[in-house]
Amino acid sequence: MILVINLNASVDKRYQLEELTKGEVMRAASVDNTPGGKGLHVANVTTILGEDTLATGWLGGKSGEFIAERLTDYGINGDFVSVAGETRSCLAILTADGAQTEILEPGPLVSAAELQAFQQKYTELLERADVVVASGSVPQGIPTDFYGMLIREAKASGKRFLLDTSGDLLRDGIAAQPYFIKPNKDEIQALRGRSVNTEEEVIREVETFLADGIGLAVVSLGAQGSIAGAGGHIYRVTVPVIDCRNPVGSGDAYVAGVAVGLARNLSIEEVLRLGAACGTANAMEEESGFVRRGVVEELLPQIHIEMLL
Ligand code: TA6
Repeated sequence: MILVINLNASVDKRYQLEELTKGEVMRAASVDNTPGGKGLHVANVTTILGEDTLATGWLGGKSGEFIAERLTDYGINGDFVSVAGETRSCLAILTADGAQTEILEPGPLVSAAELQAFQQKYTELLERADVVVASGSVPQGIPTDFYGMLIREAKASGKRFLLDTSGDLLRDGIAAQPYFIKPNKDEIQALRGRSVNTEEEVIREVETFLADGIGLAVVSLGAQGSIAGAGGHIYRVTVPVIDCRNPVGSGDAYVAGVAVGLARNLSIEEVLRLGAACGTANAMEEESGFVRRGVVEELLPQIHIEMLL
């Protein structure tokens, strides 16, 4: 079972507008409400791939009820802890010029009792998990080393933990040595305080993550693929050119493919292949955090894994 932690779930509201002008009254041509948060995107893709999945975190208010209902519609198993606060909404505003502007709410304030209730839930669910994924930001009131605590508990139980977050949460999470991380160049620059531009610089950063005790480190290069490191080796993962409809959620889909590959005990190369195929398949869809299983399977042989070192 893949346990997917989404501590700061969201009702994702996608608006289509002709244009977006500050200070003006704008009318949306359409609005689409979906369960969101990076972790729920991961859980949607692992479920589509047919892997036993359970999503957890906090949900509260009418937004939390909406998400719980939609997860049932999507066939995603969930076991969440209730919070008194309202689960957030995140806006994605798409304009005719192809730009996407996002406004992400901070999420509810979680009390000490609600935090403890999740820790108890996590300990209970961890026993049934083969692989643990935690993605995205955290609501208000959560310490920056909270992922680090979850990672240490998972490792003490012999479970591999995949962490996809940013900022202080990533810094404090890395200190607990999760099995997998997938920072992008901006997140690395913020973490390390140095620029990351050339492939050589990306490889250097991957090597430093391996030296930090990370088992599998991946740096996404978007349409250019990704650079990965594991077991003392460095890999270049390249993907085919596709008709990109919406890249949002592709990183989450990549993480989902890696989680499924690990749960199936595939080789590192095949884990990376499945991750890249899922990330690419997501970009071919309008919906974020969604893939078509058949498209993933068609893409697998088109993903190239090259061992560089
Ligand atoms: O923007 C894409 C997305 O995956 C949306 O689901 C939105 O909820 C946001 O990311 C959440 O990001 P965060 O880092 O706050 O968890």
